[in-house]
Amino acid sequence: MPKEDQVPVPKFDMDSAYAYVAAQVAFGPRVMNTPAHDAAGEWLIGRLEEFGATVERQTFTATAYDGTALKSMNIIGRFNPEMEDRILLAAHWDTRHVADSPLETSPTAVVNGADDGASGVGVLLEIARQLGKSAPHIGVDIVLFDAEDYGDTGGGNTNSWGLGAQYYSNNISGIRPRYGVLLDMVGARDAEFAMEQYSLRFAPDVVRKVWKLAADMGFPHYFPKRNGGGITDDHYFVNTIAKIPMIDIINHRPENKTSFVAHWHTGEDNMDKIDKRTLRAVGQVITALVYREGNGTI
Ligand code: AHN
Ligand code: ZN
Repeated sequence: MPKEDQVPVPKFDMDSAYAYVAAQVAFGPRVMNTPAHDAAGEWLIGRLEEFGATVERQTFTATAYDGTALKSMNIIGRFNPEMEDRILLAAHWDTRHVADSPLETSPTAVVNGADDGASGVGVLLEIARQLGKSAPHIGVDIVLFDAEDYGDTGGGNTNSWGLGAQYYSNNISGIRPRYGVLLDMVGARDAEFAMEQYSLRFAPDVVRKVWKLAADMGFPHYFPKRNGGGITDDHYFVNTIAKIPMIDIINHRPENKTSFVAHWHTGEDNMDKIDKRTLRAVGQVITALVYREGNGTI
């Protein structure tokens, strides 16, 4: 494409992203089957509509590992909805129902999900705001998955996680995105996004592209080029069920016994764990990815 037709990569505003994280946390824990969850969902739909997305509510009832019926809604915001060439950007908007980390000592702790959930969604809302101001030459599906975090920690039962992603993957509506990027726990200070195993197995070219872009943009310490563990996250189901190559950008900490950050699934997952610079690193890299795919310069 001639240079003058290319759309410049907009500046990702970390203060705006941070405010979108805080706004979600202010609803209280977004636990399945609670009023706070449903109110947050309506707020998210309102933001995507405000930014010009065509929004689909994908509602369904999922059955949890313990038999609970979970009233669920994936929120799909489409930009350039008619374009055939599309990229999927996703995060989960529900929060965990129980603070069952082995590191949590308080029996009354609740998970506020500032990092685990809201950070990825906050980054995507800021990207959505930019998409609304300046349309890239590519379609973008922003998918906010529900019912990710009601899984069974008791080992083995991996299909109990990512129920929203499983539903989405079994019910792809409209044009299939070319590839996907999942953001999970992208808000903590000094986060490290090692190259996650399922991402490398199912979407190696996307991993290479994103990690190179991050290094070129000056964020090599957030995106170290080393292999991380395999994590049963939403992207696993998009890869295996929908067969859409999808990577997971996730703050995996193999040195910790939970294999995640210390505040994971504890009462400490609050706004004070969120560092705007981490949101900016992830947000600016993914914004560049989208606009440069559209311009054909990556
Ligand atoms: C497992 O622990 C099997 N999956 C973690 C996925 C997750 C939970 N991401 C955020 N919260
Ligand atoms: Zn979680």
